[in-house]
This record gives sequence, C-alpha cells and structure tokens, in this order.
Amino acid sequence: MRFDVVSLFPGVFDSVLDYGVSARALDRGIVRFRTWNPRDYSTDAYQSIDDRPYGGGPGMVMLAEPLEAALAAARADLEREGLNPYVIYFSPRGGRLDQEKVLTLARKPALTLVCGRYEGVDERLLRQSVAEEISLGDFVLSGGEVAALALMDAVIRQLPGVLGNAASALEESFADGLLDGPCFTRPEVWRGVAVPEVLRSGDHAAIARWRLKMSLGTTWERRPDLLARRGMSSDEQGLLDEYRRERGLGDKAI
Ligand code: 9WO
Repeated sequence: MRFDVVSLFPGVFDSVLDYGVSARALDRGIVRFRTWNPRDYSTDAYQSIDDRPYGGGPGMVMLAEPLEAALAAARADLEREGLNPYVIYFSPRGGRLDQEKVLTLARKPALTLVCGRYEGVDERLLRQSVAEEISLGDFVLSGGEVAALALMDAVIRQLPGVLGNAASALEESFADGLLDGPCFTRPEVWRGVAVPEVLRSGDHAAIARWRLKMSLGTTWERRPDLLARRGMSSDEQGLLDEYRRERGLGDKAI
C-alpha cells in the first residue's frame, strides 16, 4: 500500500513512522510512503503557500494553487505505477473515523492525505481534489498531520503481513465490536490487589469465557451505544447478566 502525504511539515511523519509496527511495515515494503510539500510547488517569488481570508478575519488560508500542484506531482508519481489515489482531507467537518472505515481504507491501493494548517484550505481545492473529509472527533488540532498519522497507524496494522499471528488484528478490540476487558501482568499481587484467579488457572476455555464476559461488561458500562448496535447472542446475554450480578448492578435492560 502506498501513502502520499501533502504537508507543510513533512518532518512530523518521520518521528512516528520510524518506530514499531509502522517501521516494520515500511522495512518489509508492505507500505511505501512519500511526502509532498506545497512550499516546493508555490509559484511566486516568496514561495507563498497562504494568503488572507476573503471576508476578513484572523489568520491565513492555504492557497489552492500550491496544493493542487503538490497533488498533481503526487498523482504523476503514482500514475507511473498505475495507481490512482483516494484523496482524504482531515477536518472536524468530516465523517467520523471508525474501525469499519479503517478496514475500507485498508483495501485501497493508494491513499493521499492532505494536511491543512492555519485556518484551513481554500474550499475550492477541497471540492475539486478531495474525495472524503475525515474527522477523528469533535476537537480542534493545529493541523491535519496528527490526524493523518493516526489514520496511517490504524490502516497499516490491518495490512496483510504487518502484524504477526500472535497479535492478529482480527483478535483485537473492535474486531468483534466490543471493547477489551482488563489485562494483567506480574506481579501476582500489586499494592494488595491480586490478579483474577481464573487467569492463573490454566483453563483456557474458562479464560476465554471470562474475557468475553469482561469485554461485554466493559462495553455495556462504557459504550452502551456499541453494544446496542452490535447486539448479543443469548449466550453473551447470559454472560453479561452474570457480570451485572457480580457487580451488583441488577438486570437493568440496555
Ligand atoms: C477546523 C475547524 C474547527 C471547527 C469546525 C470546522 C473546522 N475545520 C477546520 C479545519 O479544516 N482546519 C484545518 C485543518 C486547518 C487547521 C488545522 N486543521 C485541523 C484538522 N484542525 N483539527 C483537525 C482535525 C482533523 C481530524 N479530526 C479532528 C480534528
């Protein structure tokens, strides 16, 4: 899979992609990555990439022209490999990113991520060149770069051959629409709190059931919206009832 990022601050990406799962995916050639700096494609003597907003107001707006030229350069480079990129812009105006969207994007051969700075990007560039606006949530960042990194991390770990079998993406939280329950490591007792007995029992079936029960319970407590969307089998309903009884929360309906 190929990522192209249009950003005024390409250095931001090195720091994160140099580590962990992303670094391994790049090393193995599963992921390829290039940045395109609109500054390198500005056409005036001052290398301008922004200008004052029509209608007045504070701050500056990114010019359409250098962004279009940077996008065209990325497109031309991709064209030579027969790739046609899906172009994304990051903004709180976009549709919320979730795991379903991540899996959809992971099937695309090339993603081009446009990162805004300052007060934003000339709307005409967005309408002309962007296929989709994506939001990470209802908050404001100083630029799209951190959002682009989050999306890349989430997509890369879904690509075949990136995670080992041990850490299969299919086994993770969200793969089955539930949150993860708690996890524990040594020591067996820490600050007077013991690790749940079942996890030290060696009974793998009992451990799997306990983990499912805790996942259901955690999702019910923290994200009832996820549980309502997903639904439960009667077996799972029974496990959740057990969780509620243990917590003294009764049999309140979702
Ligand atoms: C900022 C903004 C704030 C309120 C309503 C709409 C908005 N759009 C933008 C915007 O597009 N900002 C540009 C990108 C330029 C300034 C930095 N940018 C940005 C992206 N800030 N925050 C995001 C972002 C992206 C994804 N998920 C959450 C926030």
